[in-house]
Amino acid sequence: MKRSQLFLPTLKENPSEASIISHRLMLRSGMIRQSSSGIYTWLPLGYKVLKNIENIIRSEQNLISQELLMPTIQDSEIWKKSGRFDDYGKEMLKFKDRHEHELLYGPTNEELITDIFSKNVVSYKSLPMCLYHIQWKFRDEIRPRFGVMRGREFLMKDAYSFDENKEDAIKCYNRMFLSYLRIFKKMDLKAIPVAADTGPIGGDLSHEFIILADTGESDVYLDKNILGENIPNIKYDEPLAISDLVDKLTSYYTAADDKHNEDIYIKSVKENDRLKTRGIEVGHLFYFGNKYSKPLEANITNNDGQNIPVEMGSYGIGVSRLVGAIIDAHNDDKGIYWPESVAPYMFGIVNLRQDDNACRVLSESIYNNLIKSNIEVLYDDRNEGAGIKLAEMDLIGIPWQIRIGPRGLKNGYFELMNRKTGKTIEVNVNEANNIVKNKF
Ligand code: P5A
Repeated sequence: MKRSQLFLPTLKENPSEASIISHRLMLRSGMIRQSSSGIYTWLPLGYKVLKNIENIIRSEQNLISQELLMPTIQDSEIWKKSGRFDDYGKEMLKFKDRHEHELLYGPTNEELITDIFSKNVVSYKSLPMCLYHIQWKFRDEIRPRFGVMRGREFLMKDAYSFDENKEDAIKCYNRMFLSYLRIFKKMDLKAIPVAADTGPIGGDLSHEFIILADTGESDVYLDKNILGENIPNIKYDEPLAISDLVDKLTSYYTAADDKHNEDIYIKSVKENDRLKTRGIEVGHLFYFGNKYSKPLEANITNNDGQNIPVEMGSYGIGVSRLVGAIIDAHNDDKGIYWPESVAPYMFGIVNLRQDDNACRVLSESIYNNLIKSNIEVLYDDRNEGAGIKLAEMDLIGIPWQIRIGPRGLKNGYFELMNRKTGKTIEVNVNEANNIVKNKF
């Protein structure tokens, strides 16, 4: 993409409505614009990042689950059956169609997926089954804030599992646990599993995945040693190895404020190992057995020929919230530095002198070559000063900057800079068409 053609309305000044760094940077780098309280338009740059995050999630979830797509609008009937139509409270947006039929904008999908399952699956032979989708949700949050971190409309990945018995359901829960560790790692995030309350979703087993950040909304209390744990190379069809990993990680003391017990914390964690900080919840696992399958009559015939309600769990990731969380963990005084896995473009070409013929020829040649190799590249081809172009490239956080100026070219080189470290190397112009090899 050429910068001259990209719709990228960046801002020089810090917008006054944004109190945290990720919100400020998303507005300044032209990723989002608010359309109403807690509701945002995703501009091209932000939308690319959102899509990249979705695709990382897909690449891992497809190994243990199948993607489908449920609608945003749901019928109130199924929510009346589960009892949540009234219980969910003011966070749920309800409305009527022209026939006075009650509908709602889905805040989550337990009821709908259970209804689909009940009408299409009858036997344990179809199990285990796990289904997910990536779809917009609406929760009329009392205090939407921090941009996409706590929106009213937000994008969620939500998966739902169906099993014959509790033992299998816990195996699925554990597979999700491992999948979540891998998903967040691919985004260069350290996500800590934390014992959690179940709130309006329900059930008796639940973990949140929390990114440590000063701007986080919840207090977290940890045994620091969990930060040093690595994710072993286990396959999804090794339930015992996965269970060992989950048992090991959940044996560390970790708790958000609602589950925290100071006495147990002090007794079980040495003073030097205690870390009290703040965090952003990016994912949440729930096991709730037959809480929805019973009222919605999602029964299966089990191996013994009995008709029983299916065992279920649900597993969420805050996809749009992750954009903010990643920025929170990857920024400096110049702006964002994207992890390569989610970056909107891998390379940014800064032509420092657009009116210089040699600079233009080399810039275009590198640009065309990267496009031919299917590598995402943004070429700043505008007639702007070098300072403006460099500052913007720093702000929007493209991982690799190619800087082409007349002085270097005279000596036969241009520069390649790593945005995160600032480290810069000189690349011989003869290697211009092989730039990827020069990433260091
Ligand atoms: C799990 C999947 C659920 O809704 N039902 C389906 C279960 N869980 S949850 O914890 O309530 O939400 C899952 C994740 O969604 C993100 N999230 C939000 N992101 C932005 N703005 C919001 N207002 C918001 N509310 C929830 C969180 O990342 C959460 O972990």
